[in-house]
Amino acid sequence: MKKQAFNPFLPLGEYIPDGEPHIFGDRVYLYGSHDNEGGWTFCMGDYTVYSAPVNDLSDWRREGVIYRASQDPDFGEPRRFMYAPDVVQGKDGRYYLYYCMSGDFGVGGYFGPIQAAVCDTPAGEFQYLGYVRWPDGSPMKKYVCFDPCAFRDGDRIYLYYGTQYPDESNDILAKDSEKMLEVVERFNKTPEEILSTPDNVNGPIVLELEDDMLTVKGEPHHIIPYEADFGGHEFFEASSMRKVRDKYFFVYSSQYNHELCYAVSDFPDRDFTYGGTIVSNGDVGVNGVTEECRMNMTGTTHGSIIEINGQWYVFYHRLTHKSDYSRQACAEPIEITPDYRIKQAEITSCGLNGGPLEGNGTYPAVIACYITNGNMPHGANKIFDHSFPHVNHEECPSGDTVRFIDEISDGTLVGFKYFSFSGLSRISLTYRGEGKGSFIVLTDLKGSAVAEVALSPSQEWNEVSAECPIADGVHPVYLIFKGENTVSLKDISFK
Ligand code: FUB
Repeated sequence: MKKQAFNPFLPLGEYIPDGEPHIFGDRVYLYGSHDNEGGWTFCMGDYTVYSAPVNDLSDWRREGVIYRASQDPDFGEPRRFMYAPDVVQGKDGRYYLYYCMSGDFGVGGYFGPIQAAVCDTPAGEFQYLGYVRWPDGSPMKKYVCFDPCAFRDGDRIYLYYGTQYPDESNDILAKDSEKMLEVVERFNKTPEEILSTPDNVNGPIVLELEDDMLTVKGEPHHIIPYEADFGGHEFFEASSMRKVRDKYFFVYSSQYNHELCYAVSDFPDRDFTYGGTIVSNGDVGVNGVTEECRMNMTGTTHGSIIEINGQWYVFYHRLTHKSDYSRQACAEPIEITPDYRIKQAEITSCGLNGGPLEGNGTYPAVIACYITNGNMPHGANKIFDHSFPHVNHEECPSGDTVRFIDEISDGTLVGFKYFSFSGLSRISLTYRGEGKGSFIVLTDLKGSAVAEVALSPSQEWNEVSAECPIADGVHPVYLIFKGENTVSLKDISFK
């Protein structure tokens, strides 16, 4: 089988959320946070970068660790984790990395300042440069210095950052002392600092940098007024800026938390109007999927859009391990219409592949784009302990790591979009567990089964198969488990 690109598109043991894709030279580089497989909190790893040739998005290469948390002069208790970074090429041709530090479970992540590191190459060894500062050299901590993104527009360099909690307008805080205490603690600001920020400490902020890439030019300010109504899709975090032809696209994670949205303007620093949702990691908003019937466990998401070889994509992350702390990079093609609209992308298993996956051969089950028992939770900044289907891993005595979909119970749906079939006759599934029953195979959730694969309890990984006369053409494949107890699914094969 020729090399193909799946979602998640990096090696299955790699967890790079908050991805900012950038093209430097003839490669696309993914800069992101670094979660641990089965980690207990966000961003436990050092920044590790992957890149791929722009003309082969199945060929991701590990560039290695580009920057370690221990290189930050403030590294230590409590802030020892580096959150969502971004990289921009300065006018001097060097590459500048911006990030903020945080502690366990996000504690301290809003304290600022924004930190910077620099390197002569896009994925070399970055060296600490300094913090973003006022002209007098003191650290810039205006608003909430969280989730910085860097954007070069001709000769001007901008940083965007911020967070937004609902119902924390200055009016509310002035009257509600308990809420004020909460905010004081969360943002590490005094009540005076909070109330004297006339346009509110919350919200997406822009600042411009001097040529030294550290000193703030002018005053940071909101790019979207605090009171702006985006119909529930207001900004929460994950600022990212891109230019699409002559317009500026601000990409961000909304109050729903599981979706990336966009807002458009003629200017990089003001007048943004709401555009819509680009992608949701629960596919909420696609083909009638609602918050109640989300197609995966959801949690944070963070990413951006980029044009590679004439095709636009959205990069985002999905959740695994019943957790918001082991997130994996995914991407989907999108279209930007002549009038600057983006139709919401559906989440798939074949995002960067340039088309459906081949309908023969063996695929890891964890490339499923839908994993749902019909009642999947949203869990930002947490790990769930009740049972529901999810991507999991296990280290084997041999030293290998096996990855699988765990806790599949009666009614669980595992979905893959899309495969291109030609002359398919059998489907095989590799599973283990106490489960007894069968997987019903469908290509249309409203249609009838095209196959049924029976299984009985097995402690070891066991392959079972059935005839599966799927018509030639491009189809999704849905597996629905009907039976008792739970099973884990490792592989799906077509012959
Ligand atoms: O990765 C840690 C945090 O989770 C990021 O800063 C947020 O954008 C969210 O993705």
